[in-house]
Amino acid sequence: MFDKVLIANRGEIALRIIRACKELGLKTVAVYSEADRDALHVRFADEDVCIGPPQPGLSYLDTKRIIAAAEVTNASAIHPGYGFLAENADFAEICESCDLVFIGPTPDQIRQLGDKVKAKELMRKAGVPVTPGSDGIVSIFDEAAEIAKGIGYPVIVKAVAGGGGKGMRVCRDLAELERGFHLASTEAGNAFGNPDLYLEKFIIGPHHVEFQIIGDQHGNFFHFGERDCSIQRRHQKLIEETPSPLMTPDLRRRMGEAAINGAKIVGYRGVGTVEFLVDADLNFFFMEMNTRIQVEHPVTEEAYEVDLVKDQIRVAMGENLSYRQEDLIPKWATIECRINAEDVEKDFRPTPGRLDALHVPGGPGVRVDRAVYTGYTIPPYYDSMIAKLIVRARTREQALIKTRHALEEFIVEGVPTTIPFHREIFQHPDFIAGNYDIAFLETRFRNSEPEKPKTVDEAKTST
Ligand code: MV4
Repeated sequence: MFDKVLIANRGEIALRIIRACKELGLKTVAVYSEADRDALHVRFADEDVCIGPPQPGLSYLDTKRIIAAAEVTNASAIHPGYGFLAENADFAEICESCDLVFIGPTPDQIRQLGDKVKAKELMRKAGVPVTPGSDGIVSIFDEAAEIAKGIGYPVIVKAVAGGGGKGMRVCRDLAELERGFHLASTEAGNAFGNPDLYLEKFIIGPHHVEFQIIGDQHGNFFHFGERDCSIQRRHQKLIEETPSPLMTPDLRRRMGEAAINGAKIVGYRGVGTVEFLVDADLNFFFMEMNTRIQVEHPVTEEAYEVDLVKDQIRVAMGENLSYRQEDLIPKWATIECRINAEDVEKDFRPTPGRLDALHVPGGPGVRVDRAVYTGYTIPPYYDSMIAKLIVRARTREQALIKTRHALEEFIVEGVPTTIPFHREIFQHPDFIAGNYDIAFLETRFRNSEPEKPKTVDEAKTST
């Protein structure tokens, strides 16, 4: 099927993919920008090709240069990792037309699931619970007002093309809806070139719970349970864990079935993640589907003792998945901390620079995915995540203890990182109790004084 894989990415995920390829007996090609000459993915791949200057648009995001690198090295498949071109349907299509296997879903699947309104419509058809709201795009304010009256406030307007929270407004009454509708539309038009909006009931104080799924090219589908990603700040996840503190075996079975039904309706190929909001009464609502291997995939790998990247590649090779769903039960409580080169005290500003010293924790149940080393200089052009600490133990309580010790052992000198912030979170009584939701970091942690006086009702709707 294929014997040489070009990895169209950098950093820890490029290394992760190279390791999986080696275990499968596949040759590897690294591509790199001029800023990444000393990067480990270049060192560990069988071959490497410089594809341009540091700016992502002129290197890792430049389709033509990546296809050219695949052609000169005679690679037969491309793994996009996450970010960059991973969810670019046009890129997946170009790969196909150049006879390169795109390791991921079909272009059509990426396109359909990337359209928020289309994805929601597909899920509704598949019987997956979706948040009450508009049936598709709401083009004028009067229509939005009518729908909001029907479902009740608070509501949230969302950009069809949205992402990262842009083009989103929570509205608690008609007046806020009027302002929010126009603000969100303008913002979405400017940010995405598409001002289209849809409307939903605003779910108060939910958890972000996502399900890992996989589908092969023979009609087999499996899920590997959930990851709770509610510990986030400005839509950047900081901690992910499984099991979710709110999960029960019955809820996991029902949400897992829903996630699989959602994947089945498009005949999904490869690894994917179905995101849900889960409210305090354990109602769950489809949010969106990610059509890539995700940053936090190791949480699932450690808890379920699987290799998702190898499975993803095997599926692309046309192999049959031989799991039985009833065997896929979480064996470990697993927690991931994203370690970013950022100055927490300066609004999480990125802190590129030289790592003068680096000591990573170890021992049983401690995994660190990274591509940095002592003496490495973090370039300023890419994202600031430098390592992922993944810890597993038999219970959540033991995993919390082990993570605290691992964080104490984690030494980075030369640039400020998020390690001290993680140490603080792991001392917080509410986090320790599993008593958190998506608003935890922004409203209940540290400087959690409300900006202005709020009624009880208002305080509950803020995120
Ligand atoms: C919501 C919501 C509450 N109710 N939808 C934020 C990102 C985007 N993909 C969906 N988002 C949300 N949609 C309804 N109907 C709250 C959020 C939300 C959120 C979701 C997951 C993780 C963090 C979040 C932070 C703020 C808002």
